[in-house]
Amino acid sequence: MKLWISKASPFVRKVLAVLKHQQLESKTELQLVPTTSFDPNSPHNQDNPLGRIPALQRNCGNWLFGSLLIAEYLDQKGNQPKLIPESGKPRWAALALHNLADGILENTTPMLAEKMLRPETEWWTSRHQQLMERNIRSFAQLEKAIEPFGTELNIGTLNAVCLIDWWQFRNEKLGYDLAKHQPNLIGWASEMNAKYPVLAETKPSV
Ligand SMILES: N[C@@H](CCC(=O)N[C@@H](CS)C(=O)NCC(=O)O)C(=O)O
Repeated sequence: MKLWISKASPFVRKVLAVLKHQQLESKTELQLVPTTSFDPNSPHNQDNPLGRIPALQRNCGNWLFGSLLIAEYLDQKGNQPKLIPESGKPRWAALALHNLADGILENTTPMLAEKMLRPETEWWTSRHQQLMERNIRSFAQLEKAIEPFGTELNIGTLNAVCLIDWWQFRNEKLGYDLAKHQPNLIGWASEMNAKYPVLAETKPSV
């Protein structure tokens, strides 16, 4: 298998943590994007017409796009305990938490790109404010949503850790200090990182 990655992307981290959990690293060629995922000349665009990472090429040659789909593929391919429950209430609970965290990421990554790549005079600030208000409401819900899971590792809790750590990593640009406003989320994520090496080993970096 071949996987397009970057060190900073929370979507990539989700997939890398599943890859490690399922012990499939030795079967996967990791391709680091040479510049950034936003670069139209980056070679990952030749493999994924959507221009996004992560993107996974299966051994048959076919490509999978989208971090949740790739995570589920890897989770089914490995022999370790499943991170995505196959059916019933545990599946919907884990996926519901996953999607809440993903929604905050989807709200925020284009906004961050704008802040990093465009001059401030070109920022769509009223839209940013709307998205941040949605994010703040969603963080309050996230805190309640993780409670029933404790420190269990599944696709939902794993993605919540990806979100929280990424938010702290990009804190300066995002301008909403999670440590100040949601200290419980920060405390929970650090417990999760201490408990699970697949999380600690995949923390975002430049
Ligand atoms: N829904 C996608 C989102 C992936 C995504 O947006 N990745 C970012 C990196 S964090 C990206 O490749 N952005 C490139 C761009 O928007 O041009 C997933 O779950 O994989």
